Amino acid sequence: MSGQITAEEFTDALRAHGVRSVTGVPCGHLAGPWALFDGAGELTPAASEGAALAVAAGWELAGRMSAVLCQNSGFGNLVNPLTSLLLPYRVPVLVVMTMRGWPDPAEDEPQHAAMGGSTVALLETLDVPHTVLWPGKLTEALDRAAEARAQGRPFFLLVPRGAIGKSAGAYPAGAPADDRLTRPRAVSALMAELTDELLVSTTGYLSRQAHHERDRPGNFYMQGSMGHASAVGIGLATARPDRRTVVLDGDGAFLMHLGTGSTIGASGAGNLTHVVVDNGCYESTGCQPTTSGGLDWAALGRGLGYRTVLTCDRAEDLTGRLRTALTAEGPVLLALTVQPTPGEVHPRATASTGPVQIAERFRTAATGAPAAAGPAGTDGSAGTAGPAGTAGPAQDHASREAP
Ligand SMILES: Cc1ncc(C[n+]2csc(CCOP(=O)(O)OP(=O)(O)O)c2C)c(N)n1
Repeated sequence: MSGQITAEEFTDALRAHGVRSVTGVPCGHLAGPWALFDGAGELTPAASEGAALAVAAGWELAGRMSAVLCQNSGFGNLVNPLTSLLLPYRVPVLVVMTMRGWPDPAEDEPQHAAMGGSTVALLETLDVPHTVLWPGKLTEALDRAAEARAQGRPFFLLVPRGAIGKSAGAYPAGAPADDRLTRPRAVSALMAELTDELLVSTTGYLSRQAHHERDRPGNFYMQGSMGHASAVGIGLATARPDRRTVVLDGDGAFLMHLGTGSTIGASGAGNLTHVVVDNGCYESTGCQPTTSGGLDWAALGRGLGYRTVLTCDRAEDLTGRLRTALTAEGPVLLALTVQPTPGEVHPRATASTGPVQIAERFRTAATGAPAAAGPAGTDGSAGTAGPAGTAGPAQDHASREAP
């Protein structure tokens, strides 16, 4: 994008504006400023965009000027604290929000279309001041943010794709060691073990990996709805108690809606297996650290009420743990500690199969009698597509772009 601001210019401008602390949930398009604020010790990662807005409100209430970094897919998560905390209590947080699915939804992935087309209108409906970060207009935009602040109002700075530069090598990942688990190793082993289980996979690289390893009608790839794969899993597992449901989750997604873990524990769903691939970061948006570093998965799983709790961090133990996880009495939590491998990125499922088609063929798989399918490669499912014309696949113009 011409007129791009460097990540350094942007972070310095926010500091000059008075911002002292930053929180949020990462977006690949804000990877540069995120890394710079993080490196300077000014950033607190939040579990969700709503929590980020509330953290920032706390800072503001304690006299510290703050900003939230996020993408507009998280707008839905922050509307509640925006309308019931920031607006009525007049807490003037600055929100820097990237605009996915905008200005042309067809230029982005399908899960961004509805929000991309309505973000500006929603802000207008809520009477929340905002402006787009047009090239060369940062100073003007921050002046408008200052005006809103003087009135005790929050302000949204809307960032188009490519408006802010990246920061080179922000979170470097070392080469994967032979004995360590990685996302590709973990997902490939899981997919090889599946027979007639229903699988729901989380947004980002994990769904891409599952699709790459073994596409099958019984896979429901979620793009977007971050953190809700496990809730979909409860619905599936309780509606089809005769089938095993497997949820493939990331640590960032799991933590975003951690409360669902308690719902799973309370559900007692004996046929639910929840596999969390913990790489310690939001790998899909640039490997920004999550807060899973100090997490005790075994204690967490037991505390939430999962009946069987398993962990694994060594490649040699993987197949055994997966087999136990797929057959043990549920709810089962299997936490896999893996090394990030951001260099291995595959196309999104919707590059070849549209979302309606993914849902239709999954519904057929989920509502039919359990298929007497064999393990990987014997069910003829690779590359399966629904009936021609039911839903066109999205273009893969952004297949390597971070979510
Ligand atoms: C509500 C929401 N916020 C932010 C994003 C952007 N986003 C897409 S994937 C992703 C990272 C997911 O992290 P994790 O679950 O740990 O999986 P990993 O990428 O590490 O495989 C983020 C932040 C999103 N899609 N939705």
